[in-house]
Order: sequence, then structure tokens, then C-alpha cells
Amino acid sequence: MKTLEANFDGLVGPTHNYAGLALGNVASARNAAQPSNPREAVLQGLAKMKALHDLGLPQGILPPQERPHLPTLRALGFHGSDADVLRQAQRQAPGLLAAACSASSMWTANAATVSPSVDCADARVHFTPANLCTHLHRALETQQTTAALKRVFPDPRHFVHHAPLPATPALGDEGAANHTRLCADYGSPGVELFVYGRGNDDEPSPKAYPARQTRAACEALARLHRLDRQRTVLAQQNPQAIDLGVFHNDVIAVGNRNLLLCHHAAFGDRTGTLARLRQALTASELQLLELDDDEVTVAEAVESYLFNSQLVCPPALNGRMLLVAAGECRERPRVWNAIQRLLAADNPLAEVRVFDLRQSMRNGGGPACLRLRVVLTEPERRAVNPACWLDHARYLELVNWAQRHYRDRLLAQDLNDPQLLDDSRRALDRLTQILGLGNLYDFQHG
Ligand code: SUG
Repeated sequence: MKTLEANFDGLVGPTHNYAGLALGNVASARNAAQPSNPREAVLQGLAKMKALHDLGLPQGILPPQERPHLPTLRALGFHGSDADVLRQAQRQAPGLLAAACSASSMWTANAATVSPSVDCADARVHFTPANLCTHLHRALETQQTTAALKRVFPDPRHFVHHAPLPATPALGDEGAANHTRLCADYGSPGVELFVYGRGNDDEPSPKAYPARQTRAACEALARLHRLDRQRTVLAQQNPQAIDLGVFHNDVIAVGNRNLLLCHHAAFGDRTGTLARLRQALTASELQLLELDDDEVTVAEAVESYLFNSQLVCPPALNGRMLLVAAGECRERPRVWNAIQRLLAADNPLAEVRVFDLRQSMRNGGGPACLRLRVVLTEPERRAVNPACWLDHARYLELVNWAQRHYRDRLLAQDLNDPQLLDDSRRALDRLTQILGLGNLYDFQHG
């Protein structure tokens, strides 16, 4: 039976803006208060989805969230009409308003941790939404993410939806961005690698920036998903890399099948981590493509998001791999040279395709941040909400929809505009029809 890996990309929402909300994320801090272009952002994401679909890869879509989220602002004490709530929030607590307006759910690598059915003891696909508890704007995503995933993957015979872990720093969980699966083939049992920044008391911690994921959270995820302990590897991220802006492991490492592309400085205990991966991966040999500082420094990796490329296997490449990279990689000669060297060497990498994802990149989100990987058998694929798959017609419909509903410029001072609230609700209401999601959003319940 054919088992495929699907990418579910997050559609960028109509309030995409640069508010400098993410501590430890260099791009978010650098671009704070710059004007954003939500329409360009959603179209850039859609172009990547369409290109992968055209290569014969299953491409899914996850909806953006309701933003501005008025229920959050009301729960924090702002009251009156919707316009009153927005006005008060802007005046009294602009940071709270920015959090309630963030389009950060676009980075669906942080939506959840997903384990394929072949790895789980009950032979179902397991989802645990990330609690994202390190940052307020991200923690606000969890509830809607949980609801959305249940509507996209509805059938309990195939899909198990866990509650997010308790949202407390000791159990910080950032989802698939810190989770990599290595395997011989998507359909064969894989090794699930969970990477954390904050471990036991005797493990070092970053000094400048928060470690968003904890070891305790990784252990809980492995238990919930009923993974085989022999094929589960926990590893600490290098705390020095976190302090250089590697806030998620997917900024410094990416895996596909038996290949791991990473920086030499990715892991705290490099030798031990690689040894454990090699031991756990019994059905095939680990193919390690590692770059060190001489070729690409950690700072260059953070600027270019080289390791946040997607590694995919389009059917035409017969098992070899395509690197889906951000345009920022081509703009940096050392990074581009490293890619060319890898392509010329003897390894499964066959091609590179570059995408302009600048709107997302300016908030620290590259190609791999924008997608949640879900490995599906054929019956599981058929059990997915059919309207959430991208095809040519749906792509055209979504481009049309974005052009009709999205602004091409947004600044922090626009976030309290009641017209933005109305426009966003109208856009999302229409989107729930396009994606067959029913009344997903709070505003649709009146
Ligand atoms: O959590 N940026 C996101 C970027 C997430 C990237 N995801 C992965 N690496 N998988 C974050 O830091 C910036 C929002 C702002 O500043 O307006 C932000 O949240």
C-alpha cells in the first residue's frame, strides 16, 4: 500500500503584520514596525503550495485563525462594542492588541506534533497541538488549531487528537518544528527525533533567549503518541545556537527519509545524538549532510534559513530529493555555494527550487515553517476533509479570494481599525466555505 507524506501549509491570514513579538527570533525583532503586505504574503505561500502540488506532491491547506480575536480581548477586560474593544486595547495595551492580531498560525510547523500511524501502537495518526506557551501571541493559537485539525482530519478510526500539553514553561511545546522523523520509506516504521532546548537541571541552558521546548514535553508527546521507545530519540538543541537565533530546531536541521541535513552546531551532544540516531535507525543507514562554520556559520544559517528548506521526494525524481529553499539562500554566495556543493556530491539531493517567501521570512518563517508534514496511508488520505487538498481549481479560487479580501499594506496603527475586523471576518467566512470547514470561527457562532 502506498504511503505518502503530505504537506499542510498554513494560509497566511489577512492581518499579517510585523509587531516584533517573538523574543529570540532575529528577523521578527529586526522588522518590528515595518509595513507588511498581507496580500503578497498569502500569494507567496500559495505559489509554493501550487508548485509542490504541480510536482505531484500531496498538498493540503490549513486555515488561518480569527484575528483580531475579540474573545481574547474581552477576556482581558476590554468591553463595549467591537470598535470600543479595539480602541481601548490600542490605547491601553498595544502589545495585547498585536498579540490578538498576529497571523502567526501561518507557521503550521508549530501547529502540532504529528506521528504517522505506522509509528504508533494503535496504528492511528496522532496529533498533539502545540501549546506554544513561551509567547502570548502564539499561545493564543492553540484552541483554534485544535478545532481546525479536528475538522481537517475528522475520522476517529484513523486520527487521534490529543489535548495540548498544559501551557506552562515546564512543558513548553512548539510542535513539529522540533520533531523530525527519519525512516527508510514513509510507510515503514520511523525513528522520531524530539529536540528540546531546556532539559534536566544538569543540562546547559541558553543565556540570552528562551528555550521554547522542554525535555518533559518531548517525553509526554512520545508517551501520548504511543511510540516505540527503541525508535524514539530525545536530543538537546545546542544552547549556544539558540542564543544565535535558532529558536526552533528546524532553523538548523531538516530530515527526510534517512537523510539528515544539519549544521555541525545543531545539537548539544552532537556525537551522542548521531550515535543514538544510527542505533535506532535499523532499517536503513543514516545519510548525514552536515555543514560546519567554515562553509556556513550559524548566523548565516539564521539569515538564509538554509536548514529551514523543505526536503521532498517528487515522483519524477525517483526517490531522490528536492530542496525547497527560500530566496534568501540564493542571495548569499556562501550559502548558495554550499547548496551547489551538496547537489554535486554523491547523495540523494538532486535539485534545488527557490521561492520568494519574503513576507513570511521577515517574521522568521521559512519554507519548512509554513508546512506541517503528515504521513498518510491511502485510506487515511481518503479520510482527510477533501476540500482541504490543493488542486488547480482550488488554487485559482484561493488566489481570487485573496485578491478580493486582503490588503496590500498593514501597520501597527491599523490593527484597531474596525474595518480590518470586518474585512477579515468576511474573508474567513468565505474561506470556511471554500475549505468545507463549517462554522469554525467564534464570530460565526454569533
Ligand atoms: O514563533 N514568528 C514566529 C516564526 C515561527 C517560525 N516557525 C518555525 N521555525 N517552525 C515565531 O517566532 C513573529 C511575529 C511578529 O513578530 O509579529 C513570530 O511569531
